[in-house]
Amino acid sequence: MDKRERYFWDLTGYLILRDILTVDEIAAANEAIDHHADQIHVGKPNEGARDSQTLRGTGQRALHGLLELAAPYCEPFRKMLVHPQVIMRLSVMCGAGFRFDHGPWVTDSVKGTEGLIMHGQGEPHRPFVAYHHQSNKMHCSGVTVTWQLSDINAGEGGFSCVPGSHKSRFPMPHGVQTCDDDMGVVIQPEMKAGDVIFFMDGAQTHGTFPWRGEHHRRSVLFKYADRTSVRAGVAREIAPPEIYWEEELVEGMTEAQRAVMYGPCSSLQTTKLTVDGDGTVRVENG
Ligand SMILES: O=C(O)CCC(=O)C(=O)O
Repeated sequence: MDKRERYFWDLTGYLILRDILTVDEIAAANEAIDHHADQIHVGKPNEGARDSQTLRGTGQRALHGLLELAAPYCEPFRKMLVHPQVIMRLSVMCGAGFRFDHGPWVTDSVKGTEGLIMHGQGEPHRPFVAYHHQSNKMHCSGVTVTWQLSDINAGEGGFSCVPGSHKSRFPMPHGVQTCDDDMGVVIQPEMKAGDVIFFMDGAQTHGTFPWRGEHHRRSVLFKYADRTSVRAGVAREIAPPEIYWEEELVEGMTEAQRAVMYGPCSSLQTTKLTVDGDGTVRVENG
């Protein structure tokens, strides 16, 4: 990652590398998706657009489990997982020892597919996806790396973001979240098949514009985290106390005792403890 890239990343919260995949690599990844087209999951309309008028459309389309596809179909995605161009930049963005957290899936939008409201804005503070600086170094806890398998031209939709929003200190206006009154701050970067975009997942405000292109949007998303941040994926499954620890160790524990025995996972809502006026410790959202 050179100084120019570092400047752009720190300033905007995203970075695009051009022309990274070869024509053959793009073809192999697209062929793998075509081969599993009957397994593409189609969501309910407007689950992602919520109350937005601008982002409305038909249900989102995604194929999950790309690393688990039977060989040779998993190979293009396993190569992307540790592609040298990605590794050398993530080492700077997230620090040494970063890890793959969840994904990858391919977004396979057709004309009319809905968007996704703008989300992630560094507010409220969530350390497992936050961006900060110390000792003249930057550190981002959560980075998404998205590979483009088809072109994304101006106005066609797809990934969109508010550049610089990872440094904003104020809540996002509702009109920006829905894009119904985006104040001109939301952009949709143009990309070509073979390009790759990094964005500060959670720190930067980002989302998806509805797909307007005649061809399919095909973008493959990999979610990385720094060495000690844990977000979702398998962490969610292994976090419950009886799985994370030995069953016997947690057997007979109170609800409050069990609440501190969860393994690390950012998306669990069951572990918040509170102390009442009389000193009773209890689970708030159990
Ligand atoms: O590439 C996109 O459509 C944006 C995806 C997104 O919002 C996310 O991964 O949180």
